[in-house]
Amino acid sequence: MSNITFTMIKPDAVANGHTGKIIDQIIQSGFKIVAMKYIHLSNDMAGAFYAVHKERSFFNELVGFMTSGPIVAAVLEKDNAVVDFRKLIGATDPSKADAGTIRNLYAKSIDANAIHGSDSDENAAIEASFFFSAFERF
Ligand code: FUP
Repeated sequence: MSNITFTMIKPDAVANGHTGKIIDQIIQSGFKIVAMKYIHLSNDMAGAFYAVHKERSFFNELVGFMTSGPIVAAVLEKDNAVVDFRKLIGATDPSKADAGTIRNLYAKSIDANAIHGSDSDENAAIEASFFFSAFERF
């Protein structure tokens, strides 16, 4: 599965009208969209997706933010997808994200940081199958 990653364009970026520009940047950077869904997450879905963070101090705020408006979830294909996509989105804290990265361009804060990218091949498979049944067999 090292050639796929999972992403979400988060509620801040969707609400601010950045969806199209972000998708274009992803495609121009060599990623192929293999699945895509526009969805407003429920509390239960967001809590389940971020279950690994449930003991963290920011968990409730994270779930509140991720349910504050619609998101765009997608599975992306490219050689070395996980690592290359993390480079494209930049650091979790946008003030530390390199110039030209998606978070540098579109994110305002560490909690409203515009976009998600899987941090490992294992999590890419888990996250893709959370949103897309076509990936459940992988
Ligand atoms: P990332 O893998 O870059 O998305 O970052 P993490 O897995 O560390 O964090 C997951 C999400 O939790 C981030 F996208 C935003 C949120 N978060 C906060 O709200 N506050 C923090 O201090 C750290 C992360």
